[in-house]
Amino acid sequence: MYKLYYYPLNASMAPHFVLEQLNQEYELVLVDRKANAQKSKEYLALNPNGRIPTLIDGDTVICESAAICLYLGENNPESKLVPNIGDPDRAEFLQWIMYLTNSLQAELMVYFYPEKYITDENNEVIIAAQEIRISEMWALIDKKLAGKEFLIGDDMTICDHYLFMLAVWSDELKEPPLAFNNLSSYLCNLAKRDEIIEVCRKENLSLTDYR
Ligand SMILES: N[C@@H](CCC(=O)N[C@@H](CS)C(=O)NCC(=O)O)C(=O)O
Repeated sequence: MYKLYYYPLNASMAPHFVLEQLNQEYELVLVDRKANAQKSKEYLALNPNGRIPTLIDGDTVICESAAICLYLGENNPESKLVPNIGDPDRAEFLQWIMYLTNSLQAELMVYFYPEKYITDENNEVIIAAQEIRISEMWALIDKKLAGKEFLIGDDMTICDHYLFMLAVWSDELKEPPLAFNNLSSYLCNLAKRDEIIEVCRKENLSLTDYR
């Protein structure tokens, strides 16, 4: 049985959506961030970065949220959550999952934890700069979503789960994803899905804004 080390609304949320969608039994193990449990000796033995999430599958231990989503999708091909090699949508899929984790997620990290990136005490400057950068990225995604139900092709992929997680993180921005027309209808549609509803229930996130 899959075992996901998680903390509500953290980078474990996307793998949690994927696990829920797979409709298989899985175990959730809370890594208590409030007690800094991600830096405990036991957890560091699994994830030397001391970051959440980690997935265990038998003898396999895998870290990095996007890698876990890919792993789950590829190991459950019937879910069609990852386009197969040779699928015409595969290149675009790879491009976007990398963009979401490498670019948008990375910029959000600087926004949320500016103190980790600069020694200066004036964090407001970096937060303001990140607001602009991140808004530009959401504008780009909004454009891509014009007339589309899913980010890639006509089917749900892990990119949509990932995007939903990053949208939840971005809801405190001055121009949040729900302020963009295409993104708003896309996210509100995703918010009707069973796995999104169930994970948000478990992670105590209200979906009221997405109705
Ligand atoms: N690139 C990693 C980032 C994971 C990450 O930064 N997780 C945060 C929670 S969202 C964390 O564990 N922070 C605790 C810490 O840095 O001590 C991934 O996508 O899995």
